[in-house]
Amino acid sequence: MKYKTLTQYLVEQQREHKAVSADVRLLIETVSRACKAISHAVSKGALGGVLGSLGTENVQGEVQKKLDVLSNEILLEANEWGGNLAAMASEEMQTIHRIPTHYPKGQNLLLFDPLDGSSNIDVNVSIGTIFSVLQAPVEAAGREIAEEDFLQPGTRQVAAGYAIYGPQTMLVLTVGAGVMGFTLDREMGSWLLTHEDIRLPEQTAEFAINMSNMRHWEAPVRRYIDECLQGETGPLGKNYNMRWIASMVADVHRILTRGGIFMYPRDARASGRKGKLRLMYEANPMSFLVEQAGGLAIDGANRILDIQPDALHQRIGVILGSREEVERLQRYHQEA
Ligand code: AHM
Ligand code: MG
Repeated sequence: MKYKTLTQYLVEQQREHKAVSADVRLLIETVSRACKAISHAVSKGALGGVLGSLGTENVQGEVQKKLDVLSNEILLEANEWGGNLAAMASEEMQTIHRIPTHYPKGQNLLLFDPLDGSSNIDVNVSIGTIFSVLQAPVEAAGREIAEEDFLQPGTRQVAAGYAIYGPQTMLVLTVGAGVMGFTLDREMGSWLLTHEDIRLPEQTAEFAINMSNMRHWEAPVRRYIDECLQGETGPLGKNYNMRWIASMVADVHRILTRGGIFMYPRDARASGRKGKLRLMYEANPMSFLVEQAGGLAIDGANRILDIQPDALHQRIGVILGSREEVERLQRYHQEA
């Protein structure tokens, strides 16, 4: 079987379908190259001295793992000099990273969670990198990029994707023309299009949520999970299965592969009712992918991609996956 490479796919999208500009194509190639380097570091584990914590905290007060910081550096270094970017932002950096003055600048903004699923690093469970691409606003032309320039709704993303470092390393990508999955051929060092036009089944009988937070949930989420647990004699009329990997990348990857619903809802904990996951580099790129695959993504009552961000590291409730199940949860939120 001869597979198309990532480069071939992107060149086709640029030339034939005009789905991607030359600029964004090169940017995606650079991000995917950085992901190969991260994959390599991840796969070395203890032998590469990359496991464990650094003893530092990020802007959100989370302990940084060595791989969080290393992955962030790999992405920054790979993307700085390419000339396609105006600035970058990351889960691991307090504010935006402007392109150093000695490099040419472009019009794109890149956001990333360099290593998602940090709690799974040391236990050899799948983790990943999530990224989102926006364009710098026109009014920013000729002046220095500011943090506010990043605060655009997810509908403005021109590309988004993730790399998953699991039994295989894969890159799952959208440029707004469906969702494509590329598997890393480690011997050749190339990304090959093994999963073309990924579609999400509309129905599912599998949910993903951290059940230990049940006492903090809002009523609509409690109602839905309660109905799932009642099985085929309950109002949903089927027996549900549950999965929770605690790496969003891996949970979303499973859902894109065989359907399901993922929830990290807002809850009533002291950290605020805004949820755990971050809007700009976790929820938005994943929502773009899920919608491009035929699914839906909401924060409760609203579509995530329509939300106007008010801060770079803003947190948000996330409910995404198979359309009919997410619509049901949206209804429960609207009724509440
Ligand atoms: P991280 O970006 O610091 O790794 O945190 C995000 C992760 C998600 O990948 C995952 O869905 C969630 O946190 C798991 O949280 P919990 O440990 O509360 O179940
Ligand atoms: Mg994360």
